[in-house]
Amino acid sequence: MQAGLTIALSKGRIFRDSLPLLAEAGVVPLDDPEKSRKLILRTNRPDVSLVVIRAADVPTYVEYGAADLGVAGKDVLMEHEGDGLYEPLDLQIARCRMMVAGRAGEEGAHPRRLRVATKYVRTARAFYAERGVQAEVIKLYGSMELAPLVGLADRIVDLVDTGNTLRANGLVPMDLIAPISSRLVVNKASMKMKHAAVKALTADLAAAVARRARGEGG
Ligand code: PRT
Ligand code: MG
Repeated sequence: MQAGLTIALSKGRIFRDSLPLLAEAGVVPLDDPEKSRKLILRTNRPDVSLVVIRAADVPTYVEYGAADLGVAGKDVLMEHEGDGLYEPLDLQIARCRMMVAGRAGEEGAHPRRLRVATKYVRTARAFYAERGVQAEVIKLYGSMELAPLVGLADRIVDLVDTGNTLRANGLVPMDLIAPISSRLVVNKASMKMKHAAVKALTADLAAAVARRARGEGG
């Protein structure tokens, strides 16, 4: 870990939605990750750099101190094992809902052991265990919506935003597992060793989030 601060982000919606908040905190990347193939982006601040990685890898980079801070969806954090992260701030970006869904008309009680297809195995297991429902959780890496249509599963657990993806596949939302938004995460050692810098950036981001919640700026 170098002297400055490294922030881990994923491309796509998290990067897009983080940019205005980072800008309000005085951090502006010098390259656009959607156009550049660089994985390390310098910023206007010589002491702050960004690393652009897969969304699901952000907690790992931050836990191991390869990045001091990161922005990760609550969905990804709920799946991440281990306890090596602080989560000091809800950035209230990239919001959606973690939901159970299934085929329309199949909302009722289920005759046999429920089969649940999902990328979010840990979250799905915890949800059904908490309710005392026997569920066989089948790990998929994408296109979960297909599973109930081809008889692979009775339910899926996935993120829902507009609901268009579910609707397009004849599926309906059934249970809300958790509201999802992206969180600022911080490496535990960085929180101690780089306390002033981490604290200042966190406070600036918190102020930007609050301004936005009041409908000012952003
Ligand atoms: O895509 P990639 O494989 O690189 O990684 P990723 O899918 O983890 O990254 P990305 O950028 O797609 O998502 C990053 C984060 O955005 C997630 O971890 C969530 O915290 C958050 N987010 C917010 C979402 C959505 N909204 C969302 N709607 N992530 C995914 N979706 C998908 C959802 O999985 C489903 O396929 O969009 C579809 C549903 O959208 P609607 O509008 O049709 O309901
Ligand atoms: Mg995606």
